[in-house]
Amino acid sequence: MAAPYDVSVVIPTYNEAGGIEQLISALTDVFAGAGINGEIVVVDDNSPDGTGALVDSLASRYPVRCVHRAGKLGLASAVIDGWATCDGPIVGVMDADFSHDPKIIPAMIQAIRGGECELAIGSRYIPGGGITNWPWRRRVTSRVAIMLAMPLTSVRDITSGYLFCKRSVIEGVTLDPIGFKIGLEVVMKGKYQKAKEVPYVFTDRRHGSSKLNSGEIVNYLKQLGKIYAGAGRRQHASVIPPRAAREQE
Ligand SMILES: Nc1nc2c(ncn2[C@@H]2O[C@H](COP(=O)(O)OP(=O)(O)OP(=O)(O)O)[C@@H](O)[C@H]2O)c(=O)[nH]1
Ligand SMILES: [Mg+2]
Repeated sequence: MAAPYDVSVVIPTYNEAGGIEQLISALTDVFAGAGINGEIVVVDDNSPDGTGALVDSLASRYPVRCVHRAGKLGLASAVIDGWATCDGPIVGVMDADFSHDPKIIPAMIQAIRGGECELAIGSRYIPGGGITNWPWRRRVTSRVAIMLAMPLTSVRDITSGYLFCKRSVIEGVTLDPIGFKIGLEVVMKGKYQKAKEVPYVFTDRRHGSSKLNSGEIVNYLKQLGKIYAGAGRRQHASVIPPRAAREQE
């Protein structure tokens, strides 16, 4: 049986061998520094570059385990499959490529543990957050994606793939395994009263290559279409403004 962890962070991987050990090491340090009894769950889709085997070999040194899937089945479904293997009270997700700064994890966990929210979202689009090293095309695409979802929720970084939540937020909820935007699914369908955005600066990937392609943009539009057709369930969700925004009020 898996050790009882308080926090499980799922990392979907496809060809991330170049940087995954560095990230696992950094996460282990962040957990230890904040007194978090955390585990790292890598969900690998039989990466040709051997990411899965590499992660297996790290399990004796770090609190990490690898869920192996037969082939490339998609980011969101990897996260959902990973969460299904987690028993602890708090679960999360982040990318493998160091775009998501691990240093904000203690703030996200503290916001949940302290009762400020049940869902904490790493956010590029609130004061203190931002994006570095992105070509203008990525910036524009991201902005347009955010704008398309604006009527649905007051969460500003709705396409964030970086979040932690109480397991109860997603337990028993049917999350659509479509495409890349697992955060949109959780924000729109999760069982929570309060969400909080925690700012961070997104940096472009350090190793390997992007898996985002035009097919994922189509998937996002399909996902949004389904959510709009489902009548915008989160219209009245109570969302705590981020601390920086509250202080400006
Ligand atoms: N298991 C699994 N992981 C995936 C799949 N597609 C992407 N990922 C992982 O999901 C995370 C996000 O993918 P990225 O390629 O970084 O996508 P992105 O951040 O939108 O694109 P870049 O900014 O160019 O890196 C990474 O950890 C990928 O390895 C997939 O089909 N299966
Ligand atoms: Mg990335």
